[in-house]
This record gives sequence, structure tokens and C-alpha cells, in this order.
Amino acid sequence: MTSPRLITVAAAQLGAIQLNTLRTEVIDRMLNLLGQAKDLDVRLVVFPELALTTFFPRHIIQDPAEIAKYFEESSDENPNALLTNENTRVLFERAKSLGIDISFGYGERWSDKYGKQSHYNTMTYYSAKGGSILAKYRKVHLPGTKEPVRKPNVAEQLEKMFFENGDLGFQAFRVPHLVDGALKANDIDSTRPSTDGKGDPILGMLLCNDRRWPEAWRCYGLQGAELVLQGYNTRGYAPQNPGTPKAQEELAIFHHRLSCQAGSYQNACFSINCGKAGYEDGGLLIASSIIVAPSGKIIAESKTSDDELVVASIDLAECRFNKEGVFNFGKHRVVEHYGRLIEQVGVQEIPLLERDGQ
Ligand code: CDT
Repeated sequence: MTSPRLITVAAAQLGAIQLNTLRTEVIDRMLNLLGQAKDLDVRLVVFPELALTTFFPRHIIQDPAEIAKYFEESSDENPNALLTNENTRVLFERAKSLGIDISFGYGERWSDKYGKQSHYNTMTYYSAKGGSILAKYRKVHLPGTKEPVRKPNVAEQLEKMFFENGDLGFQAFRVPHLVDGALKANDIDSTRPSTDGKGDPILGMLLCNDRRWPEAWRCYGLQGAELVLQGYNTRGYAPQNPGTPKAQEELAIFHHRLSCQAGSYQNACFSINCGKAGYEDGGLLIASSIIVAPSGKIIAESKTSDDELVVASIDLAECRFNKEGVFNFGKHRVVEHYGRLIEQVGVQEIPLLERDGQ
């Protein structure tokens, strides 16, 4: 019988952030949600993708000084600048004083040691007890176009223009201090058959469009992930897409839930999926921030399109049922038939059939 591994977690959904909303206003809203989390004994709070600003890739912005306003600086010399920079420092200080781990998305401008700058759509994980950034994820699956479409009645999606593809892959990480009684490397002895599911929780991070790609979830599943954190800004309506605004929004929410529920179920992990919601710069973003169990069931969901804390108490030990059962990868994966998954990128249709009688 597996011992419980209990944590109270939350998705801190943010309502819309307009182009002219001050960073300080956004941070105040995030601090307010952290205060609510403290009252409910939450130990981990997840905020959306690009949580500090409007979803700026919907705009054609070309002036470098204007673009710079949407990014936080870090570099080879100072990789953890986020902890001390003027905008974000207060978030980490508050998280530390409340004893709550936080994870949020932001635009990252990275300078390497030769001075070359790269821009990423990034998510960070901060451990309050340790007072340090434990992990960073840079979005791999960037949606949209590299060049503006510039047509009337077309909503732009310019992530490929503003960001490079993430270069860190899908690296899972363990988080100390989240569950009681976690097994440590130095506790291991030769009599212990398996340490699986007994150490500090294994987490992974995804950003928005990533959640639609089963390969991304599976990379975490193969590292034993028990909890995936995912931030999003998902459009509820675009004039160029088919369907009424209502039908489009319903379908967008359906696909969002479908992807998060399937990813969690097929990799036997919990997931916390947190969105930015409401009418941002005139465009609708879906709400429906959800916490999903390894069964694939939604166990908590936002009820508004505003700032809202979505809370659930979860037992990571529940992951074992499917990790040791239907999704015991070691026992049931048949990798000799999966080669195509990494050998081929796009679709290569199989040959056409011959006409009958020839
Ligand atoms: N921000 C982001 O990644 N948006 C994408 C748009 C994809 S179009 C279906 C998303 O997955 O919501």
C-alpha cells in the first residue's frame, strides 16, 4: 500500500491584462491571489503563460524599444536575474515569506556570453523554502506565423516572430519540501526494490500550444512526472476561423480540456492548467483553468473569466495506479514500432491505390 503524498495546489487564473496595464498593477493582482492561497494552505501556485503582460504576440510591434518592454532580462552572467529584477523581485519575496512555491510564464530576453540575445516564451519554477529557481522551461511548440498576415478580419498570432523555439527540451525536475517523508538518494540501500513514486515529487512544465502535442507530455511521462504545470493564453474567437463566436469558444474549451485530460491520463500524472482569460485588447481568451487527476478527470475548474484561485488537494500517490497498470511503460511500450515518431516530421501519405481493373 502506497503512503499518501498530499499537497494543496492552485491555478491562479488571471483576468485580462490590457496593453496599457502597468506591470505593477499585474503584480499586485498576483500578490492578492498569493494571499488568498495562503489562507487556504496552498503550497504551490501556478500562474498563466506570459503572466506579467498582455498576450503581446497578437500585436505587430516592431520598434525594439517597445518590444523590450515585454521581456525580462537574464544572461549567462546572471541566469537568475528574475529573482532580483525590479518587476518580479516582489513576487519571489512574497512567495518566500508565505512559504508558497510559484510557477509563472514570462517573456525572457537571454544574453549569452558573446552578447548574442535570444527571446523565449519561458516558465519558471521557484521553491519558497530553498529561496531559489529550481527549473526553467522554454516553450518548444510556438504557434502562429513568423510574418504578420496583415489582412482585415485576421487576428495575428506572432509567437514565431517574437520568440525562438525553446532550447531546453522537456526536462523534468524534483521539488523538495512539497511532500512529507520523501525518500532521498542517501536513504537507498540494496534491499529496497524500487524507489519509484517515493522520492520528492517529479514535475514538468508546458506552455499553451505544447499541451496539444502528446510527444511533449510523453517526454515528461517517461521521466516519471507526477505533476505537469501548464500556462496558457488561448483565443476563444478569431474572425478568420469557421463558426459563430459562441461555437468557436465552446470548441476551444473542448480542445483545451481534451488535451489536458488526455495528457494527464496517458501519462498517469496530475496537471495544473492555468489560463489568462477574458477580453484582452479586444480579443477573447478562454478561461476554464483546470486541475486534472491521473484518471483524466477534472477535479477543479475556474468559474469566472477574472482573477480566480482554483484550488485542489491532491495525493500524488494516486499516480501509481496507472503508472504501475495500464501505463506501465516499461512493461507495455513497444518501441520497435515507434521509429516513425522521431524519424519523420511532417505527414508522408502512403502511396495512391491503382485504379480498379488495371
Ligand atoms: N499561446 C498559444 O500557444 N496559443 C495557442 C494557439 C494555437 S491555435 C489553435 C494555443 O494552443 O492556444
